[in-house]
Amino acid sequence: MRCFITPEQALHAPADEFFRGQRVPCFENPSRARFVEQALRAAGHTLHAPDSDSASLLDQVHAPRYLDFLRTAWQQWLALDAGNAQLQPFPSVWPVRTLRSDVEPDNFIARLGLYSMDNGSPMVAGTWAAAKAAADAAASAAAALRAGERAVFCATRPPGHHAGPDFMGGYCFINNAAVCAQALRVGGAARVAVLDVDYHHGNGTQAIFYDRADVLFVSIHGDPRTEYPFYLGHADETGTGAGQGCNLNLPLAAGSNVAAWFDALEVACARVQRHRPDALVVSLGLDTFAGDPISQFALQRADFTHLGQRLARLGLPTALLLEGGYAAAELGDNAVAVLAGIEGG
Ligand code: OKP
Ligand code: ZN
Repeated sequence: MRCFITPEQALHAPADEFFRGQRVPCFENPSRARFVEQALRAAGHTLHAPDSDSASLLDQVHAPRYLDFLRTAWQQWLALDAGNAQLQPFPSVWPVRTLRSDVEPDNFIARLGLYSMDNGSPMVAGTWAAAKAAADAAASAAAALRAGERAVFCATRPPGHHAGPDFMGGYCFINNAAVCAQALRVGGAARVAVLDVDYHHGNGTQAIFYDRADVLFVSIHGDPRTEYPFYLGHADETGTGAGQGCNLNLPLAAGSNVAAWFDALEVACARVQRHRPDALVVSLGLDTFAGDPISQFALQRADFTHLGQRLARLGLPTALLLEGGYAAAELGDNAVAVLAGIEGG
């Protein structure tokens, strides 16, 4: 299968994040991409650098002022104090209900809060370059499908599905799945479906397409009553305006078994088919793995092959984009298992 990788991913290597009140090494780190690249090579997949520029697509899925902030955030942080070069900025104040988000504050940390949903998305000097390269891969995946490829995989990081119209969050900065779906639309697909199988609800992707009928969003995830991102991903979120009925959330209790997960996948696939899409974008989080350190589903290696086989049966041009998956040493083999399922039919 045609796969995209980006050397720039290594430039996004924050040291630590907050977890249970402590600073711990980042779960979302460059080793993830290295393990995936190794496994793809070993399995004989072809690896390519992105060959499309996502620049013209970015402001079709994100707000210009958010993109301006992301692009220049590190210079802004350094401008405060040269010593900041060795420090990770974290937001500490957020414009929750009753506070204003229309006035951009002059204070950098306040702006960081304005454009973040959590304190869990540490940035470093290379974050923009890495995120932009992953978005370029998403645009390249769409171009490859348009050129006749049946399935493509972006083995990229940082992930994207928590990044909303104007905010970062959950290790995500640019919504790669949204870039890919929008690129497919611009490239002539009348309808696109996004199927998000990451353990965590893809709140950013849902938000970006919530009022649109052309892009269906379907997600299987840990119930937000107990699981991140907590404030979105419930079953009663069905879309709004023209997009009414074009959003389907299938939350499952943390700890749900594999049979329950595949039952939800059947419901998801039926909804995708009813949308009659010209192409499918899969937000391929592999943190549904039994061995994942921060998630509570129980899929095994063979289940990822079954997932690939089920996706292949949809018979759609398919772009798969890596999202989560934090059992890094197993991530590559799990990704290859999905691709084997797709290629095996
Ligand atoms: C990203 B993806 C917060 C620690 C928890 C949230 C998990 C993000 C998952 N300080 N981070 O959907 O795999
Ligand atoms: Zn996840």
